[in-house]
Amino acid sequence: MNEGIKAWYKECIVYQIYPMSFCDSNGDGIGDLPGIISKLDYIKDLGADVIWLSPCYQSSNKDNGYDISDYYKIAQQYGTMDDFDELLRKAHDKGLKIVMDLVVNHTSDEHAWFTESRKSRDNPYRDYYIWKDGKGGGAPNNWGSLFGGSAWEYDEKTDMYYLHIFSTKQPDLNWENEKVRNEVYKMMRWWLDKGIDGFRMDAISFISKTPAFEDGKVTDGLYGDLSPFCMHGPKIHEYLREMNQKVLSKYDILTVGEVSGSTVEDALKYAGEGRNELQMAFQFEHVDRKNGIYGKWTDEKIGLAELKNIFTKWQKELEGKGWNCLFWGNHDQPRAVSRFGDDSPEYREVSAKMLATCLYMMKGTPYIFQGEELGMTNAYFERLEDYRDIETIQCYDKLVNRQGLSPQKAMSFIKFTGRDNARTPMQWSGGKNGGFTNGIPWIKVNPNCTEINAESQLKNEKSVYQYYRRLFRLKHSERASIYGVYDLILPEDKKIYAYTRKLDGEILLVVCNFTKDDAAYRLPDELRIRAWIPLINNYDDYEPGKLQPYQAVVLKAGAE
Ligand code: TEU
Ligand code: CA
Repeated sequence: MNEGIKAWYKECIVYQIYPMSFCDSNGDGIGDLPGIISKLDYIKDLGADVIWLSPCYQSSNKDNGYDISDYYKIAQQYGTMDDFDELLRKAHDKGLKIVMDLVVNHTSDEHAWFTESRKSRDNPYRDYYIWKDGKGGGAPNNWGSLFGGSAWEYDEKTDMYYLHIFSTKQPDLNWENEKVRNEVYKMMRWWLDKGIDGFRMDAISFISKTPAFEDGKVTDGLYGDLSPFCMHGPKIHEYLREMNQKVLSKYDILTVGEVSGSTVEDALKYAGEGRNELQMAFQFEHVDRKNGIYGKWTDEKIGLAELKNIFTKWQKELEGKGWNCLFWGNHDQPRAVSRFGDDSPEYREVSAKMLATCLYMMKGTPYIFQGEELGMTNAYFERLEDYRDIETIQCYDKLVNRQGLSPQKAMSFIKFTGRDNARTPMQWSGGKNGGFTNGIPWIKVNPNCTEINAESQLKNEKSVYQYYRRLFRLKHSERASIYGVYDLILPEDKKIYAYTRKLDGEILLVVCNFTKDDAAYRLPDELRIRAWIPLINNYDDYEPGKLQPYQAVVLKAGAE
């Protein structure tokens, strides 16, 4: 056998739930744990094996739960610890695992450690966070927060500044402090002993900071870039190995790190086979595309050539050395079909199916974000008042008031890249509020819920949802789609993304048309001698050598 090192985390499909926007059971307009429990069968029927639950811990809720004020409590808006225990038990009964978000680069400023820490310079919790004296009447250095503004917040009480890579409500923990690390490990064990099945580690590439705290290069015309000093910092791997040795290695779990800004080399350090750190690392090259001084903000689609280069590089360079995470979206990203496909009424369904086929047949663990399986689209809200995301609101201000961008262009960037595109409520039905809530939803439901919703798609064999089901069944049943070696074919083709997956003499061929034109292709000679049997197709018909708009087909080689 040619499968390399086998593991359950390589064979599973992960479904991400963003609790605020998933399902509201009590009419307060906010999704909750009982709501999730009521939808477990839906997730199971789709063919997912693992749920990644975005944070549901007690939180100051300025960054929707990524600002945790108590790691041992469930946020009141989501329910109780009993609800959580019930969720875990019922998920396990159905054969679903639950992976929790681990947010330990920072806490909320309302966490007890921080309220203590800010009391005095000699408080026992002072060193749990990163405090510095100001310089020349201002912040300790020129770093900008990823959410806009300075990365330092002045605290009058002790006349010092604390570091926050994200919002002012999210002070960074000081990982140099062994007490902090031990508190984190203790908390992780507590959740694992409860029976959860792993962690998705938030912003984990930021936990180790270069100690000099020098100014960064100004790249947005306003602030210094902190990434070279805070991303993949000097002790990051020391910490992760310690965490692995003290906690992770003791459990049979899934571990995946959010390592934004990572190259293949970086990712192999975090998650290479035998590194004893993490199992998988999310890379962001296909989604984090910088637009000069505007950073992540853009309204331009990525080209097919670039996509091919990025995915092929990751597929080839991790081969036998590490394991890929396959994702088009998450709670920080716009909707897959709007960003990479074509969300016009004519092509939305077919391009959504094509995208899923193209990516999830690659080597790696598929991570799909709630609603993606319905082909949900971006929000396209016209007014800033309709957006809720702290990053979006703060960055609009920065783009327009400090960087001089026109309000129209800023809105165009937000409609294309803003995080709230992912966060509009799950569209369960075409009824009131898309069936998400009986009350007033915390963020508007996309009005296209009348067309795009789970209820109608469950009944329709040709829906995006039903296609995802079939695709996941295929992924589970074809070993070559899990462990087969990836090779790009037709590399120069301007319309088609095509590749093979080979395992022990079996060959799968995936051909996807990324355009709304017909596309013809000719297979390389060594593949032409085979008979090809279609396994899945997003159209009713398939003609060898020809693809209809956004057509995707997976074929299996028959006899030579
Ligand atoms: O995101 C961390 C991160 O690296 C961000 O730069 C992310 O890429 C950005 O939000 C994109 O616009 C994580 C979480 O996924 C995010 O939801 C949180 O807001 C953030 O950490 C702080 O906890
Ligand atoms: Ca609720």
